[in-house]
Amino acid sequence: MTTADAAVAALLAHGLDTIYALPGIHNDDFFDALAKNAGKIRTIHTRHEQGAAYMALGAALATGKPQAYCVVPGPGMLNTAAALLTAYGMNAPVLALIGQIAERDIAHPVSNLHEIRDQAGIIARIVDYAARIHAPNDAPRLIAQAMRAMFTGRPGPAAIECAVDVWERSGPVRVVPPLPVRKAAINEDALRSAAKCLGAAKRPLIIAGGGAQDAAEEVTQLAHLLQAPVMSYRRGRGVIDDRDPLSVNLPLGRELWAEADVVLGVGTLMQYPLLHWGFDRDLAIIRVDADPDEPARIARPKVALVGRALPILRRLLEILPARNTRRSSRTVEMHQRHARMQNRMAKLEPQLSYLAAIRAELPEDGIFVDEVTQVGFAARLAFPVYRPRTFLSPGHQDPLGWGFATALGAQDARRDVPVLSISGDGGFLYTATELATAMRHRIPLVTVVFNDGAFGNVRRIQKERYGNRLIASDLTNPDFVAFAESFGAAATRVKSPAELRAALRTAFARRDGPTLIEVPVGEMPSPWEFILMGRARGS
Ligand SMILES: Cc1ncc(C[n+]2csc(CCOP(=O)(O)OP(=O)(O)O)c2C)c(N)n1
Ligand SMILES: [Mg+2]
Repeated sequence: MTTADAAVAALLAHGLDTIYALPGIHNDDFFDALAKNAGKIRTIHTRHEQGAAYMALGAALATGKPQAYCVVPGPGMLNTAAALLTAYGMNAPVLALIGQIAERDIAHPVSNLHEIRDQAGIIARIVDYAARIHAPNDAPRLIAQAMRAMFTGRPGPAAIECAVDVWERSGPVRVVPPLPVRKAAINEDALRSAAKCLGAAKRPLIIAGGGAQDAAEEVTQLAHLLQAPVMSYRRGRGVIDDRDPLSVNLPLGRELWAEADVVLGVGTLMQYPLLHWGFDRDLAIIRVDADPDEPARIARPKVALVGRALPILRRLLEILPARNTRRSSRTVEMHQRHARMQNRMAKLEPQLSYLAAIRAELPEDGIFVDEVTQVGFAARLAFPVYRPRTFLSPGHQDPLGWGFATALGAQDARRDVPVLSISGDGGFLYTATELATAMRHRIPLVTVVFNDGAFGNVRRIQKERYGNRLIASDLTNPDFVAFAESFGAAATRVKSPAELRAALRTAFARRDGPTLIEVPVGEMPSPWEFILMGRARGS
């Protein structure tokens, strides 16, 4: 077998049916192996490597399954760096297959095509698992190890390099089946301490992060048992159904954090609470995290449970009822808190009305892909999410321009549900040329571009904090409708939430290609008082 054939066989052995990719001479043998296996693995080629990597990320986030992309070395690899970094920040199982110059030249640069100094070293700064294939028989072994690494401890991306002359090399190859992921044993002592502490808690609060997405039912059951509100902000949205009165947003979470005696963080960095809201001795913190180093990073918790949320919460649900005090329903109290918060946030218009229009048309299992834009900031606080993995938000990297291509990947991997991408005029143009990819591969993504003619967020800060000295924040845009139509996409312009609703209905009914909806908007009120809120307890 050639290395290239062995690598494709290894991807297939791990259940991959798609690869997002952009070809080039360094990987021609690998692409030929993909061509020979076209019936088993789809190759979705993009117009920029950034698009390929973000698509793999979107597919991984929407499915929870590993996804892969393949690009040429040097500029190709660097073009994917923002997406790979984002995948790392989001703990997403994305495998990067990256070409290399001829093996003998790697250590002795001679200005080869796409040469870059220490590519392996650069990649190793971005991901936790990186390796290079040196011979055909390495391919199945290294790909299997990478796949295991992507789900071991804190999940995340992995990268494998292969030199141009190694792809074509032939040799005996031993097939490696998927390697079992080591499961952390549950620390039963810690579990009992957690159950005792939670069972006795008077004002418990749960915080759900991205690591809780696969334990939605368990988090919800725990919340009901404890009558504990569940705060989720971005990566944890959808873990608890927002129609449940116990589901709370970030500002309500802060209010409850200030009052809490016990907080259970599930698969979350607890970044806002620990870094901004403060903590003290009266607050017992319990953490459930797949990464053993995470729980004590900012504040040492009273109890740390290391491992996947699902088995840990299932065990907790077994032993908690015997230790739980009698609790009365908090439904009435929570409704009052929600009503007060809704009143406070009502000034976020037109953001909230546009979000309501989207929610009214996006089916319950439809996927909403967030962006670094005004309507996105409001969505993180106020867009009702009903199911896990249906609200994709990029976590702490918050890379402008991730949304459209990530949403394309989500829609490509989940053809069975509608996917909706929102962008500002700034963010959309980062990867807007992937409209060609959407046309080519008939991806029925619906994209709403809120066009304020500006990097609005930056512009508002310049107005408010820098005496209206505007710089580099006003934008000259194309006619977005004509632009999308020039690719062959369906496109329309709407001027109100009601018009958006009607346009969305038409767009979701169209399943054979992409739709763009432009919404011209003006300046929007700042959401920051509901996000950057400052200290709530402690000194
Ligand atoms: C990769 C990257 N570059 C720059 C930024 C800084 N940034 C945050 S918001 C923003 C402007 C966004 O403009 P637009 O997409 O039009 O959204 P709007 O705020 O106008 O709604 C910028 C430049 C970022 N978050 N990520
Ligand atoms: Mg804008």
